[in-house]
Amino acid sequence: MRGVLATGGVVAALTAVSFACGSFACGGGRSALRSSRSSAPITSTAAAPPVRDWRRGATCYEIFVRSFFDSDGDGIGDLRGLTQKLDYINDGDASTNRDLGARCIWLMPVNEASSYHDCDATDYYRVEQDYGTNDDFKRLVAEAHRRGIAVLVDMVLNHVSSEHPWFREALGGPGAARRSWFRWATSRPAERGPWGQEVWHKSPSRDEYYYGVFWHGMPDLDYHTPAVRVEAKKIAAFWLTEMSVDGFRLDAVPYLVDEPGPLICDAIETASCSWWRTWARPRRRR
Ligand SMILES: [Ca+2]
Ligand SMILES: [Ca+2]
Ligand SMILES: [Ca+2]
Repeated sequence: MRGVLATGGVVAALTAVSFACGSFACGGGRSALRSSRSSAPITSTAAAPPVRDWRRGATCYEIFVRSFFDSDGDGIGDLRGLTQKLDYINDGDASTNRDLGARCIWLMPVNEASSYHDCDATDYYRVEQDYGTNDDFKRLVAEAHRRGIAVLVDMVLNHVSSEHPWFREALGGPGAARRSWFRWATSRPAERGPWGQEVWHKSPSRDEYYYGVFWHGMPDLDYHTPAVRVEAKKIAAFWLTEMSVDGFRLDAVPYLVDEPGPLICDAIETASCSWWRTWARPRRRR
């Protein structure tokens, strides 16, 4: 389980956006909560606090859906399983203490992706099929809100999967669709990554290289391209309005806009930090 997201975030009209500079929860930190306890109905009239109050010091419980609770016996945790066990996290009744009392859940990435940790999206607008459907997700949010639990989702915007249709299109070469959504070089640049790693990877289809700060399976989107910025805002709007989430845990914050120089937001106004503020501004409450 990882921390409390309610401090240091950017407060927004419909949501709060948590900046997680430098952390990379993707692929690590599995929540392993399992309960054999059946979900009990809410019987008391003690009201749950409003969902939006999570920003004022609520404890968030991080959940890796894949390992949380399997509702259909296929060996993979899923959204229906999580929905069944919400009372274990918070039953919505302030007079009981049989639950953890968390007023916020933070779900590691739940969008369709290539790998088990789902940090490498192949479709930002569809829930990971292993976990269920978009309708299953909407039911989860509705049931969480009924108990006063806010729902945050991990948002991984720095990169996509090398299997994402956007990248597969761009591999076609100059003139290909979405070519400018990624960074290319005809010979391997000498540039190394923030921890000295190789960041320019050989294209599987042409004699050229593409940039990916984490590994070759996760090509970085190029946030110097206006269409990429538009798409990132569209993704956020989808999860806030269509899927009714209350906020995001933002992944790989310092690495978003690829420019030389410092990465840390509070040392200097980096290009990444400027972009995140722009991204969050339409959703600020005040
Ligand atoms: Ca399952
Ligand atoms: Ca309770
Ligand atoms: Ca980047």
